[in-house]
Amino acid sequence: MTQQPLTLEQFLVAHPPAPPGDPNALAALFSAIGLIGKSLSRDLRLAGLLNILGTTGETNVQGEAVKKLDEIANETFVKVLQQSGVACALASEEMEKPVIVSGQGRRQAPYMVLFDPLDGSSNTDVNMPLGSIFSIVAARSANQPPVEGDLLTRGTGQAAAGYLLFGPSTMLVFTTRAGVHGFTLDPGLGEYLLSHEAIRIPARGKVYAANEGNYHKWPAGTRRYLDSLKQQDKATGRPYSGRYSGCLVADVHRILLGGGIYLYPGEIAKPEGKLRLLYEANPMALVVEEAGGKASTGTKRILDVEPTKLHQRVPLIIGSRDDVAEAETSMQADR
Ligand code: AFP
Repeated sequence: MTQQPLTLEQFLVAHPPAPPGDPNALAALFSAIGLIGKSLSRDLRLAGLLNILGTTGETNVQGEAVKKLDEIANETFVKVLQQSGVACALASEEMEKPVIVSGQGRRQAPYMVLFDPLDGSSNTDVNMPLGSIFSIVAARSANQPPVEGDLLTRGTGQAAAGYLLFGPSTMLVFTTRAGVHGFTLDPGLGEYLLSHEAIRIPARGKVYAANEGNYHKWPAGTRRYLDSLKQQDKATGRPYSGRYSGCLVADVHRILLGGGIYLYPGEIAKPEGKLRLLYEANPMALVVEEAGGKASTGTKRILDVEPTKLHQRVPLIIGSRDDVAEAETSMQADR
């Protein structure tokens, strides 16, 4: 008789995170994230019918127009995580300041969660892929409430990280630093079932994802690298195919499974790039590195970048090990 795939909860019981992670708290946190995914999956599937498309008329801390779905996603993350009992601080792309969740009595909840509640907002009104990204960091103290500075943790200090992908199916992909595993939501069961165990990214791919509308804003080394991907070169499988969706989660998920490279590089006028370190680049970098890939600013390992501000931006070059190394060589020739 064929085995029924493991549910998310069964998997977490069978694969408890290594110390110092708190297995029960982390399992509760992933269950909460799974609930957020079910709720957002339902909202997104009906968005065109519920008058929740379009913008709210507000702008967020990034100075971007807030989509109604951005707000719904952020509220869902905050409410579910506040009620989880295992998160003591929440930081979001959509909130200037973190939410400090008061402890039960004197004890503080063991984890802090940083998230981009809805990644790929330009896709909301046109039924294209969307995602949510989360980074999980252990609280600094069991007795003292966290402060904003506690959230400025280097990527190597993450306890876990992952993303929800809202595509033809809804997936939850994460790592607790013991490999990368993907679960597919079965809406009929209301369960996430293990569909991609121990994901490994190929050392090299044949796909690149970049917004080439920014080509003339890039430094010469970046342009040289992108040009090289389009040359004929059988030895390195060139030319690569361009695949860019406007959603980091969707593009990196494709690359995680099939290999290749995603680039949101620094520009001459904006060397820091667009993507945020703490709740986009760091979590995606932990997932990709845990799967055998590489994530760089172009000159430095993403996970080694020392955070100084909650919403700081960073260039992101991420994907197959050999592809990212080649991009770094070309970009560093610029220095
Ligand atoms: P939004 O969530 O503001 O649409 O940004 C999405 C994103 O952070 C990432 O998911 C995309 O890869 C990238 O930005 C798209 O940015 P461009 O629209 O400038 O190409």
